Amino acid sequence: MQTLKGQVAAPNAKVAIIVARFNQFINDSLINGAIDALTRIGQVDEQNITVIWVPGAFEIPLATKIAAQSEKYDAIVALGTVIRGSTAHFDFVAGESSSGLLNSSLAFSIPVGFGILTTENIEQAVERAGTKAGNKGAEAALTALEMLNLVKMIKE
Ligand code: INI
Repeated sequence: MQTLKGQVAAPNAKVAIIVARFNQFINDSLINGAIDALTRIGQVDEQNITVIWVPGAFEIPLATKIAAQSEKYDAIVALGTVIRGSTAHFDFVAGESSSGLLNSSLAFSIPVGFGILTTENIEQAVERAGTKAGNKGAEAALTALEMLNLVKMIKE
């Protein structure tokens, strides 16, 4: 039997972080978590991290697609925060963002860490941005690196 498990360290990886300005006060914590995890745990050189800002979570998939298409990056980390309001807007923004990211990941065979919070309220978002429920930006970053290494192993 052969078992493949991806390591997290990826010292030579080039990583794009695509992040929304909407709800920026929460996204700033997600970015901090992602960069800390990439550099401290993943051993990624800070010079090899590119941060790309977009207006809102709805715009993350297009920037992700272009970044993937450019072949300049080995992995992408998508960060944003979608908080439910009183209309159906939440469902469209959250749903389209996640399916758009998956499409690019599959179309370009590139790991995309999904760090877009989809919460009922601001408190839940704060909890997931570096307080009592961890930091989803850091988790998404480490997942992208693990998948990057795993994909290489599967191909070898
Ligand atoms: N964008 C977000 O990133 N989070 C939200 O919670 C949000 N809400 O609630 O509206 C949001 N809307 C903006 C959207 O992502 C687009 O930028 C906008 O619709 C223009 O295309």
